[in-house]
Amino acid sequence: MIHAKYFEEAKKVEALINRKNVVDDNFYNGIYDRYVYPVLTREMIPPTWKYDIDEETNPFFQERLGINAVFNSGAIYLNGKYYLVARIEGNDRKSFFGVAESDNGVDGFRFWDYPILLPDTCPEETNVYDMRLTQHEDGYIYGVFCSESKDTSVNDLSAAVAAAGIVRTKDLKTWERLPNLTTLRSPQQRNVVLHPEFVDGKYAFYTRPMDDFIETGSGGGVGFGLCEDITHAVIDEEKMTSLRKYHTITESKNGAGAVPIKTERGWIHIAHGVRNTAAGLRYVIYAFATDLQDPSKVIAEPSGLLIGPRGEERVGDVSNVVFTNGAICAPDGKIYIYYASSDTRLHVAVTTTEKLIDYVFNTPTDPLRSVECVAQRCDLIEKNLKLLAK
Ligand code: M1P
Repeated sequence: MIHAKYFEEAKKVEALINRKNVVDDNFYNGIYDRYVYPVLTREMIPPTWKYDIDEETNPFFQERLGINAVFNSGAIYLNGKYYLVARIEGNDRKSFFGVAESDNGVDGFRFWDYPILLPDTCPEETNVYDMRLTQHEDGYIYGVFCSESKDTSVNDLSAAVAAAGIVRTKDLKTWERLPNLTTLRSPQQRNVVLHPEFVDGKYAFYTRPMDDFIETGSGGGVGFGLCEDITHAVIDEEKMTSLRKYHTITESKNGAGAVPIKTERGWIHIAHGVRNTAAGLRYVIYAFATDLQDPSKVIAEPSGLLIGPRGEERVGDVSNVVFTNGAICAPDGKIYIYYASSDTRLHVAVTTTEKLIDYVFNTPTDPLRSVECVAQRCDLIEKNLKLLAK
């Protein structure tokens, strides 16, 4: 017999899924709208994923397999629907992926009946997370994610190795696992994104060369590399695109985020930058553009952050973090940037292609020194005061 509590819990989930999301009127920057409610949280996971709902075998209706967090999500628009492939973290600290579907991109996200069970082709793999979904011109949808394994080469229980796992699908239901990406010059990789078009007839990846699991070490920023065969993806040379810079939001590290958005002015990238503080690492989201013909060449770099953690977004399992690995450019020109806060929940910020182009190409670049930043601001004030005085 189904436990009575199941119906109560299922009702709560339904209420959250059916809650209408609204633009947050307390926030304005002219670049994007924030929304009041997160689009996905752990409370929106179907109860059937957590409870044995049989009263006989679970008389106290206890969670048997709890969920800790729902956050960093790949995103794609298919056949008129908005899909997220969310990172779901169990109480056991293992992450996995689940597809959630919505009609409008800002609310109503409902998980499919089952999470994604990836083909188990990588026996050493312990954890998987942060899938980027690329609708590639070869006809497949690729999912590139972090595949994490224990580092057995050192005598350290916590040591881990990060690599880029690759899967592909046509319908988000059947997934084919391909061998992990090999980057000959970089021992570790995380935040790898597949470019949606061939470049010089090859598959193109944005990479993040790292010497270590957490520290990027000598890795100078977001890398870019080409490979001939995605079914055995090997990148020899990685050149640099968006660089880490001293005393900026990317000083400690940065990484590609959403799949780049093609616009008439260039590819727009929405990435993350990390700096260190006395309270630990602070992750923010920033944007830049690369050349349409050479997507590794940065052509616009607006100064500073695009999205920073605000209000309750600042607190969670890993506080002071906003992170994106998915955005949707819908046919109506609206852009939905899905960003997680503090490794705990997922939000949406909505803008348009026109606004994003304006932001990326007309926001001044960072002059990198306080005195020049003040001069830059004084120019703006002077222009405004003249206009006000007219
Ligand atoms: O905890 C913050 C983020 O840390 C990692 O990002 P990076 O590789 O740039 O340090 C990722 O593991 C990400 O999942 C996480 O949100």
